[in-house]
Amino acid sequence: AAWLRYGALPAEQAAAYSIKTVTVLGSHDETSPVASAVRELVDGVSKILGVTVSLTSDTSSLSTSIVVAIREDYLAAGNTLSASATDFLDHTDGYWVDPQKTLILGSDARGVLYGAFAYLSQLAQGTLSSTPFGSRPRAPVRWINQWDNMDGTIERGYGGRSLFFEGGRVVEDLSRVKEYARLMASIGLNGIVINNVNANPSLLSEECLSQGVKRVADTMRPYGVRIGLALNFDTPRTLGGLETSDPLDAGVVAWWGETTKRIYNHVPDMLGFTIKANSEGQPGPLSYGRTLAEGANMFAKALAPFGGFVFYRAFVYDHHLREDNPKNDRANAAVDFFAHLDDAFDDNVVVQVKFGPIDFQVREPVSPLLARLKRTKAVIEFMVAQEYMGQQSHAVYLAPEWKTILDFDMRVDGRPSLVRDILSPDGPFGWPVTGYTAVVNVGRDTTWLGHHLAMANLYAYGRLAWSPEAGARDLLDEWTRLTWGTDPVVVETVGNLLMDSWPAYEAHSGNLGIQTLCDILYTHYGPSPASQDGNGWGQWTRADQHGLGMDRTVATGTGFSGQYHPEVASLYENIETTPDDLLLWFHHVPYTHVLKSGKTVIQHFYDAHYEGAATVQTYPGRWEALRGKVDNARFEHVGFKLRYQAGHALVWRDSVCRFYHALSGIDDDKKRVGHY
Ligand code: GCW
Repeated sequence: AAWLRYGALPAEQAAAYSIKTVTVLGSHDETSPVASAVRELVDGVSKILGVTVSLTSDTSSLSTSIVVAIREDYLAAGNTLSASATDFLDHTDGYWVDPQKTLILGSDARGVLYGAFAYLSQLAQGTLSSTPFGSRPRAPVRWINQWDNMDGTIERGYGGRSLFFEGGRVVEDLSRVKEYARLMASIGLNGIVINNVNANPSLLSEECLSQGVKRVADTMRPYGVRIGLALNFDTPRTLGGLETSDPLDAGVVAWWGETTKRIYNHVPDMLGFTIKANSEGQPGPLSYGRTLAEGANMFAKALAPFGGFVFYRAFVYDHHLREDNPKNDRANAAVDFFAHLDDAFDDNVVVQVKFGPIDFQVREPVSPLLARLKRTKAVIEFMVAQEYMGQQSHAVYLAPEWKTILDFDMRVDGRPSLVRDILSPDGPFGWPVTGYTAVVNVGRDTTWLGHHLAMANLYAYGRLAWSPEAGARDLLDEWTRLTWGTDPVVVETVGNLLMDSWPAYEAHSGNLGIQTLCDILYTHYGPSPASQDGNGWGQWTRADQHGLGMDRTVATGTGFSGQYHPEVASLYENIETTPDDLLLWFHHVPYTHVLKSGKTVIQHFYDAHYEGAATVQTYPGRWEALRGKVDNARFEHVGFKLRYQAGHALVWRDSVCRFYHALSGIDDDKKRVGHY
C-alpha cells in the first residue's frame, strides 16, 4: 500500500463530508485511466471517510457525489469553465479540482486520474483545500528506469527480486506490477523502462514480447503508465543472426525496422528505447567506427513511424583511464562525447544525462552537459536506488540533494537558467520533450524498496518530476502523513530525522566534494577511501601524504570547470569562490588548507565524521517516539534498520578518519583520531 493506505480520518473530521457516490461523465472502457480514477475514488473515499461509496449513473443527487470528467465531456454536458480551470486544463495531464462541488476534471484521461489522486491525497492528510485548485506537470517525461534482469535479479537491487522477470521471462502474476503502476500514477509518473540498461538481447524474442512485454504494458496502461525497453546494441548480431550490428549497415537498419514494428504490434503505445552503449563494456556504435549520433539515429529512424523516442544515455566513459596522466578526468566524458554532436541527432533522440558528471555520488556539481546541448533534447537521470547512498540499509532522504541540482543556475549565455527550467518545455531551450527519469529498484520485498523509509525517495522523486519547485520538507511531510499517519508527533519525528539524513550521511562518508568514499571496486557499499585511486574507473581523489582533491581547473588541472558557461566556470575555477562543499571536486589542496569556515580540511574531515556519526546515533532513540503511534510491524522493521545504521555510521567514521590520519600524519585537534 505504501503511501496509498487511505488511512481513516478521525470520525469527527470524516463527519464533515457527505459523499455517497461517484458519477462519471462520458463513456470510458475499463482500461481507461478514467476508470482507474473511479475505482480509486470509490475505494479511497470509502476507507478515508469510513462510509460505503459507490459508482452511480444517476445524476439526480450530484450534491452528494464526486463528479469526474474529462474536460470535453464536462463541457459537452452544458457546463462552463473558469479561466483558472482552463489554465490547467489546457495542458496535457493537467487537472482541476473543486472540493465544494466535489468536481474532478482532467484535460485528458490521465489528468482525471491525477486529479483523483490529488483529491484523495489531500483528503487522507486532512488537508483538503476549501477552494478550487489545479495543477499541471512542468515536464512531459516523468519516468522510471528499472535495472531488472530477465533472470529475476536486479542490478543494484536491494528490495528483493524483480516484479517483472524470473527465469528468463516475464512473470505470470503481474499483480504487484499493477500495484506499482498505481503508486506511480499517484505521484504523477507516466513511463517506465522495465529492464536493465545492461540489456539482454533475448528480451526481443517473439515469445518474450507476445507473452510477456505485452502483458506488462496492458497491466500498467490503465494507470496512464506507458512502458519502454532498454536495448542491447548488438542484438542484430546476437539474437538476429546477422554478421554485424553496424548502425550504417543496410541489413542492420532493416532488422531494427522490422523488430521495432514487431514490438509495436504488441505494445502500440510503447514509449521507445533506452540505450546504454559504449559504456562499461557494452557494445555501441564506436565499436563499429561510427559516431554516437549515427548509433542513436539508427534507433530513431526505426521508432519515428510509431512516434517513439530514443533515450540515449550520456553515461559514456572510458573505465580504463590512466591516473598517471593529470589531464585525464572521467568527469569530462559526457561533454567530450556529446556536446559537439548537438546538431547531429534526429528529432526523436533525447540524451539521458546523470545529474552529476560521475555517478550518483553523495554530492556532485550538476552535469555541465545539461547546459551544453541546445538543439538536442535531454532528460536528467536521478537515482532512487541508493547505490552509493547506503543501499536501503541506511535511511537517507535524497530530495534535498536533488534540489541542489534542480535549483542550480547554469547561466546559459549569461541568463537565468535553473536546471528545473531547462528540463521544461517552457524553459530556455524550449525542448518539447524533456524531463526526468530515475533508477528505481523496487522488488518483491513487502516494503517495495527494502526499507520503509526509502519510499520517501520514490514519493519525492515523482512529485519533483511533476513540480520541481516543490520543497523537500513539504514533500516529506505529505509522504509521512499518507504513509505513517497525521499525528503531529509522527510527522515531526519522521520529518526531522529524514531531513537530517543526507547531511549526516555526507558528513560520515565523503566531505567537501571528495565523492562518497565507499568501496568503488566491488560493492559500492561501506567505507573504502583507498579504493578510489589506483584503478581505471576514474573516481579519483588523488590523495597522498600532502593533500587531496582533483584539480579540475582550466589553469592547472583537467579543464572540467571550463565545460560550464563562463559565470559558473569562473565560480569553480577560483578556489576563493568554489563553495566548500565542492572544494575537493574542483581543487587539489594540502590537508592544512583553510576552509571558509576557518577549519583546515583535515580537521573538517575529523569533525564532520564525528558529528555525522553522532547524528546517526540519535536515530534509534528518536524513532522510539513513534512506539504505539504507528503499527508495530513497521515500527520494529524500521527500528532494526536504524540500529544497524547507527552502528555502521561508526564504522564509516573510524575507517575514514583513520585512513586520512595515517596518510596525512596530522593529528585531530580534539584528540579522537590518533594515539595520545
Ligand atoms: O553506477 C553504475 C552502476 C552500474 C550501472 C551503471 C549505469 C547499470 O554501478 O551497475 O549499470 O552505473 O548507470 O549504467
